[in-house]
Amino acid sequence: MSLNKGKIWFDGKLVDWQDAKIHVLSHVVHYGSSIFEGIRCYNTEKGPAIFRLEAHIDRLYDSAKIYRMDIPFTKEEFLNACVEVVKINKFKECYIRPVVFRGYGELGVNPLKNPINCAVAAWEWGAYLGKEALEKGASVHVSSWRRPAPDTFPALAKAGGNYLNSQLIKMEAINSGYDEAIVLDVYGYVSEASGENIFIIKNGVIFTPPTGSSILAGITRHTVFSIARDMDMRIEQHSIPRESLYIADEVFLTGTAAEVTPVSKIDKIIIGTGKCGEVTKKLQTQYFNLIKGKTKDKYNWLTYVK
Ligand code: PPE
Repeated sequence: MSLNKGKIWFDGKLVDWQDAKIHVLSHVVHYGSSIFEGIRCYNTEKGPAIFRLEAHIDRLYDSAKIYRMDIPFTKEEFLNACVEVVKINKFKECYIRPVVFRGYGELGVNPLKNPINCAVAAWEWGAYLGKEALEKGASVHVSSWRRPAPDTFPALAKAGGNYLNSQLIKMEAINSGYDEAIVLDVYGYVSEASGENIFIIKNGVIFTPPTGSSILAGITRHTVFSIARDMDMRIEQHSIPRESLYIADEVFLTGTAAEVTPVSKIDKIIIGTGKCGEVTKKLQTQYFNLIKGKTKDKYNWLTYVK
């Protein structure tokens, strides 16, 4: 990923990249009090298009509600800020990162006396788990860490603090020689990966854990539901025991960053044929066609940057 260029939208103004700064005593630095989004913009025949921008902004405001943060901008203003950042930086393809955080005012756990600051930045970001994983499949393990129990950290909020758990998971995976890790919830059922949702396919049926399994309600996950439905594939949400992973015909991960990435090995056990499975390939192809504007955008998921 290449950082450090162009403009960042910061509290309503476009500022130079190096000027988008905060104080070290900002609440967020000490207590992880932020919420954020990750959105991709793709180059299409009709120019750059942001994929599912509205859904991401809706989720940002949902995360804010959970954490009692009053965002001092309307959804429309935030949405326009994302478009503006792509436009002003002349990106064709990029990853957009809106972030809302508790700023500088008063330290101490009580966050309520601090201002709410907002920013939107964008940069170029390639295949999240590598190009090879996207084509041939990622090698993952089951983490020794668990996702937070439902009554600890609200998983449906995409909050900065949640990503301390994700960092432990990711560091362990990388240090053990894997691309990524699958994490179990507090009850021992499959939850998700450090930054992706998970799907398994067995005998033609697609399964994914429900929102009660400490997952982020991924927007790519929702997109896959729609694609699968449109292709008359059966998809079910229910609790998945760990061993279902090993005996699945296919496993894949979804996320804005990871898109639709097949999994070829879990704990060194080969999944299915060990290559990108047939169903995964179909879903992945349709996903790429959608984001690139190659199939009809019947759900109005593309926001063109003019
Ligand atoms: N679970 C987690 C924990 C998660 O972070 C993501 C997104 C998802 C599921 C999938 O959500 P969605 O993008 O709406 O389909 N992870 C983002 C962060 C990546 C990062 O390293 O930062 C992403 O994919 O943009």
